Amino acid sequence: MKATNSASSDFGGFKTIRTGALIARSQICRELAIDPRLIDLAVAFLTPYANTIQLHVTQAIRVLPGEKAQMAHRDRWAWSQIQLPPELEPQVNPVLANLLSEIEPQLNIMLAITEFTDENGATRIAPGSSHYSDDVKLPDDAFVAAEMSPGSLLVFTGSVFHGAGANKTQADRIGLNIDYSLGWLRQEDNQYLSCPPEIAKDLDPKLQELLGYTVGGPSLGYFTPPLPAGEDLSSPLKALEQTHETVRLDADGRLSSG
Ligand SMILES: O=C(O)CCC(=O)C(=O)O
Repeated sequence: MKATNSASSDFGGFKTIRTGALIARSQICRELAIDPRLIDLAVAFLTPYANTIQLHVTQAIRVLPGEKAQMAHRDRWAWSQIQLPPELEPQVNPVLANLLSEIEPQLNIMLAITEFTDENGATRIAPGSSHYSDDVKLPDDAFVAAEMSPGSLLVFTGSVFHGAGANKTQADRIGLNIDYSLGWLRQEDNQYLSCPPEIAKDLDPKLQELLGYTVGGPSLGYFTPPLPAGEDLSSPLKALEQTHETVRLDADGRLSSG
């Protein structure tokens, strides 16, 4: 995390450090992301709406002293907000927003690495908010701080209004965020780029599947190697077999040769 720059946006914060690509970078995150207790929960919650689930994002979030509270939001907005230049207010595709209100596209895990307290920026959650309309303005007292000891987990859905709290202490608040989403949706962190075949080829098959290196249905997620001819409709696993170069990361998550 020390090697990561601070975020610099209203949403991401100006005193918040976000370190992603944790399947590529962190052995512990690899183990957690396929812990049967988390996977079983994600499968039970998400598979009414999809035949497969996937990793949506893995990110360590370090909220530094002096950071203000993050705007309240729903993570499912990732799929309905329209990408615009940062100086413009986000706009929403109403058809998508309505569609997303009918399903649950995402399940989030926040693991407390440090203590999570009201004072140091514990995630603020609005209980019962998953059925509110997208444009509701919630008062401060609709939120509770998810106070936790290190090692505890907060589980919440992509429909729940939430946000990181303000850090009024002198110490960092660190959480590890592992989110799963429906297999037919686009991932927040592009897992094929954040964990490319050179790294993914040595991972547990369950992780390869969650990253997206398997087909997700009879005609979902195959690939077509441009060369040689005749290998159309290949399983992504073939791309992992074809990768001969070994990539290793050192203890700080930096590329090391050999
Ligand atoms: O760090 C947290 O407590 C929540 C962060 C969050 O909700 C986000 O960045 O979308």
